[in-house]
Amino acid sequence: MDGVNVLTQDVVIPGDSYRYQFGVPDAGTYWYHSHYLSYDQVSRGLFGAFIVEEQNAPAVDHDIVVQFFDVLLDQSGQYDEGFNPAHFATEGRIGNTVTALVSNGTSKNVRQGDRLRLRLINPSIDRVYRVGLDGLAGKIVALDGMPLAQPQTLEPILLAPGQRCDVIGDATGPIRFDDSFGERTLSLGEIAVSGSREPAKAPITALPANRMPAPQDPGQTAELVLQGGAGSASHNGTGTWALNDVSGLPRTPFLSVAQGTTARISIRNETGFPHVMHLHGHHFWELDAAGEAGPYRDSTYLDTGETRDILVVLDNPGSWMLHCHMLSHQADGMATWIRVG
Ligand SMILES: [Cu+2]
Repeated sequence: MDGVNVLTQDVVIPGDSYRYQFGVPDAGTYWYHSHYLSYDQVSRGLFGAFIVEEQNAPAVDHDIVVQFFDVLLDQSGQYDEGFNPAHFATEGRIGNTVTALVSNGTSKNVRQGDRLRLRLINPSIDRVYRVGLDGLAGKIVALDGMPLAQPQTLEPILLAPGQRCDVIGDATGPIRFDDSFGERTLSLGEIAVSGSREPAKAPITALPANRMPAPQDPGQTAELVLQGGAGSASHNGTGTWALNDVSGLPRTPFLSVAQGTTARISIRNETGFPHVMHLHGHHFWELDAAGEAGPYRDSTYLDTGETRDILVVLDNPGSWMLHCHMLSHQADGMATWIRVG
C-alpha cells in the first residue's frame, strides 16, 4: 500500500479510484505524495502531511505542521512548465520561490511562552534545507517520525527531501524559520506571536517510544554505490544516475531476503552531488563510524564522497523501493528495490 506503480500497484488513472487500507502502528510525523512521475506531480503540489497521534501525546499548546516547499515559477508567477534535462543530472529542479507552509489556524493565537510542537516536513522534490529556528527554546524529539531516545539540542536541522523532524519548545518571540544550506541564508517564513504567558515549567522529555524491532547480527551485508550524474561515465540502463552500475529500476532486486533478516548496508556516494536514500516499508538505524546505532529513520542524507552504513531489520514482507528522494534523481535512474519474504 505504498503507491509504487510497477512494484506494488498500478497507477490510478484519471477518473479511476483506489482504496488504500493499512495499519498505522507507529505514531509520528509522516507524509504522503504521488509516487508516479513524482518529480512532476509532487512539484505541482500532490502531497500532504500524515500525522499519527500518540496514545499519550505530550502536553503542548499548539501542534503545528510546517512544510518547506519550493517551486519554480516563470516570469508571470505561474508554474514553470519548462523542462531542462540538465536539472535531472545535477542538483535537481530547484525552485526559485521557497515557502514555509504552516498548517491550520492554531498558529494565529501563539503567545510568547506557549509550548509548541512543530512537525517539520520537507516535501520539496530536490531542495535540501538547513533549517534554523529563531524564537523557540526547545529540543529535537523525533526524526522521520520516530522518537529520539534522548531529545537533542535544538540546532539548525538538515532536512533533505522526504525527511521530517519534530521539535518541542517554548516560544520566546516570533518563530522565524531560515535556511542556511546554500551560500546565502534564506528567510522561509514565520509564526507570529501575540500576547504572552508564563512559560511551561515542565521539562521537555522523550516522546513515547514506538515499537522497535530487535536487530540480530547481520545475516546479510551489502554495498550500495551511488554513481552517475552530469559528466560521469554512463551505466547500464536508461538514466543518468545509477546504483551499483544499473540505472533505473532493475528487474531483479538489490537484495532478496527472508522476512526478519537483519541487513547491514553500506551506502557510498561516489557522485559529485548529495543524495538522500529512502527505503520503503521500514525504518533503519544510521550507524556511525564506530558502528554504533544512531537515529532510527527512513531517509539518510549522504554528502558528496560520504559513506554511511545502515542497519535494518527487514521484517515487512513485500517489494520495497530503495531510492534517492531527490525526485529528479529517482526519475533519472536512482532507484532499486528489496524483496522481503
Ligand atoms: Cu539523489
